Amino acid sequence: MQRRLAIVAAAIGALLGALVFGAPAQAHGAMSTPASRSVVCGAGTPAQMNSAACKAAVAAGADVTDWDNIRVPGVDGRDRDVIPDGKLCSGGLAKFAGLDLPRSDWPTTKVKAGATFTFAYKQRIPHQGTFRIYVTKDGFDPTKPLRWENLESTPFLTATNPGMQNSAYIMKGTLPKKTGRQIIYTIWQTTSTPDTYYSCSDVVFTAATKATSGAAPQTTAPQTTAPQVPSKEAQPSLVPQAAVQAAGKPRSRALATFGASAVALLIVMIVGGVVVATRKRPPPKHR
Ligand SMILES: [Cu+2]
Repeated sequence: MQRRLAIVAAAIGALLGALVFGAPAQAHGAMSTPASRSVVCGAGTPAQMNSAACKAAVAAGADVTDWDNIRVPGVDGRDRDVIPDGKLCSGGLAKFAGLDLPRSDWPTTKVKAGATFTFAYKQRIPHQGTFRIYVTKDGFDPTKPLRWENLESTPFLTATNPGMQNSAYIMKGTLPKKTGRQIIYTIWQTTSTPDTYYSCSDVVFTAATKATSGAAPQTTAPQTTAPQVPSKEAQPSLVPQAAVQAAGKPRSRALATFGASAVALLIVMIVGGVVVATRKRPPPKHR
């Protein structure tokens, strides 16, 4: 019985290892609150992902499964020279061209003009760097391609190496006083890699109310506050439960305890080994 349990535990450990080591070194981050287009279409709710805008984006070419991979090497602050007008949301990358579609039905997040707001930038691979967050100018027309001249010339929020919670960089700031549908445009210029990342978040500004300014953001029909982003950390928690269930079967209680202990120890060793090995690896390479 113990041998079978041990085999099962070893198999689970091997599977875990394959998940951790076998995952391609890809992808790195995107604005998740307010959700950016790639997050909405690639890791949002079914309603968002099936929205007409997302369907059109994917049809026009937008690899939204790679939602955190809109990055361009070597830009080094020259965003306006390197990223062409009309291609701001894709970073000029053909792979994400569908995200540039000028449409007035992209799923939006409701935000309050002038209120404090907590931005979250979900990441799968952390980097050092600076965020610059812009908003479109008054009179922005979402049915026209987004050009650099449509953005306010200076960011309303900048943050260098902000703290992280739940796998997201957290940045607090004050929202600009805008009305109606706008785009919040986020540039993440990393310093630990050559890459700069680009995100377009569609938002609707509502008038601030005295009582609730600073409250958590409200999202439109499709919920965008907590995109279900695939997370590697969530997976190991499955193991102990499986082990506990498997260990409940031996006849004698002593045997069961022994078996469970052995399995638990084995899993701790395997998972611990994987974690240590992963931590010691050099940072993933960026092509
Ligand atoms: Cu990266």
